[in-house]
Amino acid sequence: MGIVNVTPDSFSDGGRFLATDDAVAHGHELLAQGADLLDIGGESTRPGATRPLVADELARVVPVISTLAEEGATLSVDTMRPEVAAAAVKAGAKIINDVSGGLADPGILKVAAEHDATYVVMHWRAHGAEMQHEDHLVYSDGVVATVRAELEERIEAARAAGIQDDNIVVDPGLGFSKTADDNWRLLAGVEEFHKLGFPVLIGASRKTFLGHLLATADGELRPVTERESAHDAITVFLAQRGVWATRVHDVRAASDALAAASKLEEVAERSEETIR
Ligand code: PMM
Repeated sequence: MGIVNVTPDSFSDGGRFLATDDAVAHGHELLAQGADLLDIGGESTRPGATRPLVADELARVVPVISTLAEEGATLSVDTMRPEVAAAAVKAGAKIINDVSGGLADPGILKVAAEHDATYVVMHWRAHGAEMQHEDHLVYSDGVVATVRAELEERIEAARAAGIQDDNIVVDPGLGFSKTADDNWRLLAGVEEFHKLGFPVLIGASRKTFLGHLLATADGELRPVTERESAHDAITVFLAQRGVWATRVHDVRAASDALAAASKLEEVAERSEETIR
């Protein structure tokens, strides 16, 4: 899943694709690099972000979605707002990627149900301004079990609103009310999310925990655009564990890593046959 952030303030690419033409061109580039689908977002969810007006969010995403959908691209809309989700689906988006899992505004669940859209239920506790507050970082049963249990509650809410099981995708929400250590545990525990019985989506691309992993000896974080190789190792790890999608900024790097990993698997399988 290639990321097209049509925002002035996203942490790794804010302002680069704010004009419709630039966002569409970026979408074309990601598709050419091997993205199977594109996630179009008009609100930055980074820690500390302030929310845009609904009208601004609509004006950012709808023209980009209608242009790319007309060309045949598979699209998701990254929004927490029912109004934006409804307009995006009408413009041709097939997936509603709600980072709040229906907690920011439960009305979005009805929109997904009414339009028979795929609905991504992400684990979330609070908006950007408060999400890293210490109260939101408590996971009393351990982060993997607690996130899984809280996702189960949101899946029930989605079902209650009329969303069909085969339209649900789950995401543990790396970086959303999580410490760096929490993110690593969630990745290592991805099997637990598969046990929920739905396709799993993971977004690790360029996130701060990678900046910490690759920090200099005196603690200076690795810049956002130089975290890609570490992320590609995660992409391969997740692909080998059967995730449905990873949400990535640098599609070419991720596709290359996956091409090498699957070539190796293919050759290893063939040589096993030859040996036998
Ligand atoms: N992360 C961001 C935005 N949307 N959606 C899903 N489903 N999962 C994520 O992890 C996720 C998301 C924030 O990252 P960005 O600023 O790099 O887009």
